Amino acid sequence: MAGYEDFIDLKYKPDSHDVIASFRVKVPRWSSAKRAWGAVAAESSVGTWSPLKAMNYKNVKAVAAKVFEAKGEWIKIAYPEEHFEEGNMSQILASIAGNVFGMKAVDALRLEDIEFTKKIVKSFPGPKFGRKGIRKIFGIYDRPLMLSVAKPKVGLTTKQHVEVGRQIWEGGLDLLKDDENLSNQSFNPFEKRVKESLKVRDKIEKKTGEKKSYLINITGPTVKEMEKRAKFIKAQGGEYAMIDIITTGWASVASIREICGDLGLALHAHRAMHGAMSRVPTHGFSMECIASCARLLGVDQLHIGTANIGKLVGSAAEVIELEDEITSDLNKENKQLHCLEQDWFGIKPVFPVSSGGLHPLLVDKVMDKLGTDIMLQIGGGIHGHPSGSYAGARAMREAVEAYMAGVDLAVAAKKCKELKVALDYWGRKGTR
Ligand code: CAP
Ligand code: MG
Repeated sequence: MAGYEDFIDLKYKPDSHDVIASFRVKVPRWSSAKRAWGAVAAESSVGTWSPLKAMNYKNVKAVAAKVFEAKGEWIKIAYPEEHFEEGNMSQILASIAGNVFGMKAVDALRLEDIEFTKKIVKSFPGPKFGRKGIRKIFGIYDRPLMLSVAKPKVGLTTKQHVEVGRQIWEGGLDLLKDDENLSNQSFNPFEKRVKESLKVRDKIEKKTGEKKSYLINITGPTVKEMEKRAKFIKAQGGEYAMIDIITTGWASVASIREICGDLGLALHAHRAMHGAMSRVPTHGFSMECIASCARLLGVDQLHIGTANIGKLVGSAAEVIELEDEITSDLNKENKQLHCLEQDWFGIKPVFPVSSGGLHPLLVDKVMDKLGTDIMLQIGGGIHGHPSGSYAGARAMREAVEAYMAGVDLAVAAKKCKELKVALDYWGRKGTR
């Protein structure tokens, strides 16, 4: 193989043993499209900048990637599955999504989607509980599960945090959630928070007769420490661990999935920092890729956005595609978004979590777009309610129940003072 352009074969027809990647390539003015495309395939598989004699070895060629389709800025690359170590997400991404983003051979590069082969899919555990298993924990099958993250996100004392939990559980929500950056700070230490919160949870369960739970953030300095925290949750009677999947890293997620699986803890995946990779449409690593990697690694719940209704970016089309990616058995190709087909070969569906800048008067819009087999998370839109967290929770519960009963929110607000106050206070416009 002489140079980058030898990593192109537009006549090649991939088979079921090829992992496929969909890239958007910005070709430098000084270069050529073919050189840029070939560079992406070379650097993400076996090649480098200089031609090497060893590139002609049969065994090297057997695991080399090739560009097989090019349409405008978009290319598709086939990777023989033998190139990858089964079950090793870190190695898979070090190839497909590694050096290539920093190469001078492209001006910008966006990895939009990856289609994994059956052998690669089956080498990962997938969720232990998945959406079905989570619904079974709560015995709730006919409405979205509702959660609220304590706000301010960091700074509350344990006592103040637990009081927030009491109010939102009593107000009718199913789950309390730690925020992405709440872990084991001096003013709200992990073990004390877990113990005190679960004690109150038990009381409110008895009082309401409803199952309540708590997404406890175990994101920690090492996997060893996260394991210790997960074991503590189990010992205290918790059902969940939460982990920041991007800031902890793929191998941590894999380890925590194994640990939580053994403990019987469900795993909630927060995606904080994903925007650093996924936001710019011409460069980076898409949320579609993050979602499929997270599903393979086996998170039970994953944030996917609000379909452009809340405060964070993510168009309706992208979020609906994400929802399909993590819940379908066979995710169809989405040509508009350059997302590939993915057969999940039995990997369980993940519970989609819609969150970010929502309040009770927006949940109907989210459910119109994403349906009701989702989780709805509201922080500021509950704790910012003029009458406080309990009232915010009541308003959210009423808003969801009204939607499920086909009752307009304005009509429901006539019978629920907390919803009325929320309607007067926030109105119906989206947030940002
Ligand atoms: C939402 C949130 C979540 C975001 C994460 C926050 O709070 O707690 O972390 O939803 O974004 O810190 O912003 P609010 P995404 O309800 O007060 O907005 O769900 O898109 O991953
Ligand atoms: Mg948060």
